[in-house]
Amino acid sequence: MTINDIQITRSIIEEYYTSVKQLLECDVVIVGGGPAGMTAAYFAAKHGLAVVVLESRLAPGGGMWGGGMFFNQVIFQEEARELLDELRIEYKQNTEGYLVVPSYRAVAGLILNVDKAGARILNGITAEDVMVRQSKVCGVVINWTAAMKLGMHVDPLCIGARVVIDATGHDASIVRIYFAKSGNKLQPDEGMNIKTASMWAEKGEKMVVEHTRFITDGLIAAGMSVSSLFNTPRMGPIFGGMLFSGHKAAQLAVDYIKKERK
Ligand code: 48H
Repeated sequence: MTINDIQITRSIIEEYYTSVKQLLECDVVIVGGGPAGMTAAYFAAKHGLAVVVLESRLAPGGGMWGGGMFFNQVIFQEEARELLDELRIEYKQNTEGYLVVPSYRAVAGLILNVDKAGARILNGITAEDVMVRQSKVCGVVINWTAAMKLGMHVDPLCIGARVVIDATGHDASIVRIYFAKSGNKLQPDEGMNIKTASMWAEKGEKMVVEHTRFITDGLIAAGMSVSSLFNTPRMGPIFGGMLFSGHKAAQLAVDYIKKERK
């Protein structure tokens, strides 16, 4: 068989646009392909929802690649064992209650599972704004990360969704932009400094899951963005809380969409 360069180009363009076109009005858009966003994508897609993950970098994985201070191992607490088993991510028990996984294996496992569950990952794309109709967040405004980094004047496009999940990590950039443009605020006693409290893994891991919730109609915060929004303690390189937060976000989205469809 001869290889035709134009056919390679045609195949790539056809496949990309066919799959993206189907997802322009999807169920869940997840902004950020870190551990929280990828876990949310896996569970939402497993429930049969049409899911898109937008990742501004080339590779999903977020802060998990770096392990702890570049020592590329990550820790999961005992409670995450079942979840790791479901994702078929192999771990070692280092000390009782501390499961250790090479960071690249944890990232690879998440990517593989998200793909198999049927979610679509769009990399190199940054969500720079939200769409709001009748006070409900109903999609995101997107552009190529490269175009944004180069400061090129290129107008963005949109993806509509029933639910948007902000899994952008420490920046909480989607919730931040929603609040900046809507003038709405979290409850005054809930803080809004977009800053985590000092490191305390035991507390931080629990609180990040407890505070994972709808921020406004159509918009959920998951993962480290929750810690920043609610000023809960950071937890360093233990990742069970990110996975549990992503799982809870997916469940909230599934329930919300079920109710909406009734
Ligand atoms: C598209 C975007 C955009 C955007 C950002 O930082 P992450 O790994 O986030 P989480 O919440 O899944 O996990 C947090 C964890 O990695 C961490 O930092 C921990 C546990 N820290 C503890 C501590 O003590 O500091 O991933 C977020 C992802 C990244 O890949 C970004 O590139 C991406 O989101 N992203 N993608 N559009 N606007 N903003």
